[in-house]
Parts: sequence; C-alpha cells; structure tokens
Amino acid sequence: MLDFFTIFSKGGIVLWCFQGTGVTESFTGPVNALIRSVILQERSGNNSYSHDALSLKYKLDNEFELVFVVGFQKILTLTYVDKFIDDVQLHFRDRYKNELEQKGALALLNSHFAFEDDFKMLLREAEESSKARGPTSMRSFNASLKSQKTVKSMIETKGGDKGKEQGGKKNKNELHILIKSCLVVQGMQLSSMKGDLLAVDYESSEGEEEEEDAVERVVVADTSKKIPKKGAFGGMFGMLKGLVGSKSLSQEDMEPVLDKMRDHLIAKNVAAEIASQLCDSVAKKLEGKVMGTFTTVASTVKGALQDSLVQILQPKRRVDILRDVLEARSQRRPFVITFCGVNGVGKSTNLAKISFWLIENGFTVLIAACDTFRAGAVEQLRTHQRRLNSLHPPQDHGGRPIVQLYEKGYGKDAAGIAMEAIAYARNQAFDVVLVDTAGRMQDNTPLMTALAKLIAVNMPDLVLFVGEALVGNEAVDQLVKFNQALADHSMSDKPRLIDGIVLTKFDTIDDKVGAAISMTYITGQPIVFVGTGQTYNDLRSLNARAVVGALMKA
Ligand SMILES: Nc1nc2c(ncn2[C@@H]2O[C@H](COP(=O)(O)OP(=O)(O)O)[C@@H](O)[C@H]2O)c(=O)[nH]1
Ligand SMILES: [Mg+2]
Repeated sequence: MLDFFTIFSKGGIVLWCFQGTGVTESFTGPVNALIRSVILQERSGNNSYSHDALSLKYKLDNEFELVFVVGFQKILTLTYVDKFIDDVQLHFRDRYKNELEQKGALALLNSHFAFEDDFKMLLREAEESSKARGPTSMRSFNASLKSQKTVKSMIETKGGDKGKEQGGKKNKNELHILIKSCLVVQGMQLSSMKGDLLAVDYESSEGEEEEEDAVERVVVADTSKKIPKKGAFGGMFGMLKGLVGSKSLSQEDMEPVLDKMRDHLIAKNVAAEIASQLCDSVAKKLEGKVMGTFTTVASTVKGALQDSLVQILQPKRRVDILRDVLEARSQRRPFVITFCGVNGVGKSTNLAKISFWLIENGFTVLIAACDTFRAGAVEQLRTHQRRLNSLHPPQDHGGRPIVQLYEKGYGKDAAGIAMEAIAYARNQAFDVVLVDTAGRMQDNTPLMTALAKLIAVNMPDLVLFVGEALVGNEAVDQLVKFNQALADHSMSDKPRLIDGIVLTKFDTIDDKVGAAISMTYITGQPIVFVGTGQTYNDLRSLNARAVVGALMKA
C-alpha cells in the first residue's frame, strides 16, 4: 500500500529505503520537493505534505538527526501511517543505537542498516491492526512491538558489532592516509638546472580525487565531515544527489563553514588577519547566490575560497628572469637583483642557488657581498663562489671564471659596494649581479633606511624579498614594514618596492604552506623562487594549484 519509505540523515545520507512492490516511479522528486519546501524552510508543522498524487508524511528525529519519510497515494486513507512512522522510528533507533550514536557522516557510511525484515514486520502489523478495526482485541505482550524492542535493544546495545567497528576504524585510517599529502623532498644529487625551474612538487595519494568528490556530497549540517565516495551505500548516492533544494546563500548559512575555513587556513600558517580577510571576501562574493543544490553550501564556499587562493598565487605579472637577463645583455648592461629580508632566512644560500641556475643557463654572475655586517657573511659567499666555479671550471668558459665575488670586507657602506660591483660588472661584461645584503629586522630603522638607500641609489632590476615559509603572522609584519621603509626612504616619486618573493625552507613545513598566501596577498607580488633544501638543486618555481591543494587539504 505504501509507495515508499525512506530514512535519511539530516546530513543527507540515505540510510535505508523501501519501495513498494509495483511502484515504478522514482520518489526522489517528491522527497526533494518536501525537503525544499518544508524541511529546509523550517515549516515542518503538521508533518504532512502532498506532491501531485502522493501524500507524504515525515518525522524528524532531532536527537539522531534523522528524517523518516513515507509516501503513499493520496486517494488512500491510511489511518495507520502516523503511528507506523512512530513505530519505525522507535524501532530503527533502538536497533541501530550504537551506529547512530557514533556521530558523523563517516560512522553512518560505515554502518550497514539491514532493516528490510524489521520494516516488513512492522508494516504487516500496522496493516493488520488497521484492518482489524472496531473492537480491537488487545495484543498479547509477546506480539507487541514493545516486547521486541526491549529484547532487541538488550541484545544489540551491549558491545555492538565488533567486526563492524573494526571495519570503521580501518576506513578512518585509510581516509587519513588518503587525505594526507606530503612534500617530495628532492634528492641531494646535483642535476642540470637548464631552462625554467621545475614547479614545487607534491605527491598526493591516489584517492585524492575521490576525496575531493566526496566533499561535494557533504550537506549543510555536516560541513566538517568528509565521506569517501565508495561508501557502504554505493548506488544509493545516486538518489542522494536528488535530495536537494535550491536556496539563496545567506551570511548565516556560510558563517559556520567560513569559521571552519578560517581556522583551517590559520592552522596551515596563513596569517590570521589575511585568513579573515579572505573569508570575508568569499562571503561577500557568495552572499545571495542561489545554490543549485542543498548539498553544497560547504563545497560552494570551499570552491570559492579555492578559486580566490589560486587567484592570489597566480602571478599578475610574469617574471621571466632568463628572458630579462638576455634583454639586459643585449643592452650591454648587467641585470641586477637585490636580495633582502630578516636574519637567517636564507638570503645568501638561495642567492647561491640562483647563481647556479643562472650559470647552468649560460650566464656569468657577479656576486656583490653587501652583507658587511655579519661575521662570516663574505666567507660564506666566497665558499659558494669557489664551489660553483669548480662545478663550472673556467677552462670550460674560455678561461674566465663564470662566477666572481665582489667584496670589500666588513663595516663599509653596502650601497657603495653595490654601486662599485655594478660598475665592475658592466666593465667586465657580467650578465647578472646578485646583491647579497645584511639581514635586518623590520623594526630597525637605521638599517631599514640603509637598505632603502642601497635600492634607491642602485635601482636594481629586481628587488627580491626573501622570507621563510615557516612564518605565520610575522610574514605580514615583515613585508609591510619592508615595503613601508622602501617607500619612506626612497627619495623618489616612484619608490622601488619589493618586486618578488623568494620563499625559503619550503622543505621544512610539511603542508603548512600558508606563508605563500600571506606574502603574495600582502604584496601583490609573485613568488619567483621557492627554496626546498640546502643544495644548489633545491630551487623551484611555485605551482599555485599544488600549493592551494595542500592548503585546502584536511
Ligand atoms: N631546509 C632548508 N634550509 C635552508 C634553505 N635555505 C636556507 N637554508 C638554511 O638556512 C640557514 C640560513 O641561511 P643563510 O643563507 O645564511 O641566511 P641569511 O642570513 O638570510 O643569508 C642556513 O643554515 C641554510 O642552509 C631551504 O630552502 N631549506
Ligand atoms: Mg647571509
């Protein structure tokens, strides 16, 4: 007599469904309509709804967040339906208490609800009791539902199903492995660095796509949970897709999702202030947008955030150093790059890696030792220069060392040394001058002024800010203050600010790649190089999608 009966979680996971014999029409449409026009709009007053020729009755179980829906032909007067839904609800809750108590979509997916026999038994009872109207005889205790319920609950609630529990655990672990991505740290051997740099590489497990897909299936109430595509429910998901309603997004809908996203970004090392700004802008972008489906508040927000992140990381301006060096060469002048940043971030080391890359591409390099401050800074560069020359011996280059060091010891004026080095490079026809500078804290005004002067006087082609991928909130402070100092002390109307970023120690941060976002967001400048280790080969370009992928991963 019933057309269908379905039990689904408020999270949208269909736990069990029944279709009456001889019923061929899909009940997805009516259920969809019920969700859209009643449940979603919180107009669930009288628990019944009609859709075309069907009557639908439903019951919400707020404790376990379940929805029970029964559908039957309107022309039928089924007096037992209300009581029947109650009975099914109680029975179902009782029988699957253990599974339902394990909160979360994953637990539901891992549970198997073989409810068919119980359902049929309840239905038979309900139908019979309605037939036997009039002077209804009292059921014996044994025949009553109550007796079965108690017995069943006593059997089932203790201990649960061990095998099933273990299965659940295993799946959780698999999922954990599935969603963990790790950075591939490149080998230590030197290899050729000719041409453009490789992009930063990520290794992700094969299930990644499935996980991405799965997120699509998470509904409003379950925004934090991810469920694997191939769950125990297989084909039922097909129907789930239809269990949706359209609704325009409000701040309220998005707030819980955005809060989670913000925390997630901060946990990935994005500066807090920037994480908030990003989430606000995503909210603005999406507010009022009509959602195609009920299932996608979380995934819509996630998608929009992902797009913004890629947008931020994608360079607005293409930095093609090899091409620019060639152009400078054609103008018979050296291409000058200045490196700046706080102490110990890897300025000198990455300058040496960049020298190696340029040399591999056939250019000659002059390193200007303008860190005249830190003991050992000049010697560190001299060591690099020797090593690089031994990798590319002068005899291979017409007897001329391919890399030279221009140094004037310690304590001298860095701006002056840079100027002399550039003049020397022009005379000696070096292709590139790399200017190493002393590390300085962004709050040290005299040193910041000196840096601004060095840059203003020498007008390098590229000013690279070197920053560690390890920094969180500090990244913003550093960059804002470096740029501010360059602007304040530039002595020109059009001050030279930071043109690009070298993001170092990327090999040490696992998937906490947030600094990349903070730095590009705050400067609007591209990450030109990524340092991924301590050998000359450990230099990469940024792969925006891979970084965003790592950032969005749980
Ligand atoms: N793991 C790792 N260490 C790096 C990287 N870049 C630099 N370092 C290390 O960071 C430390 C400081 O580097 P240095 O170039 O002297 O920093 P500077 O003070 O900014 O010139 C050194 O021990 C480097 O070997 C990198 O990309 N990955
Ligand atoms: Mg240094």
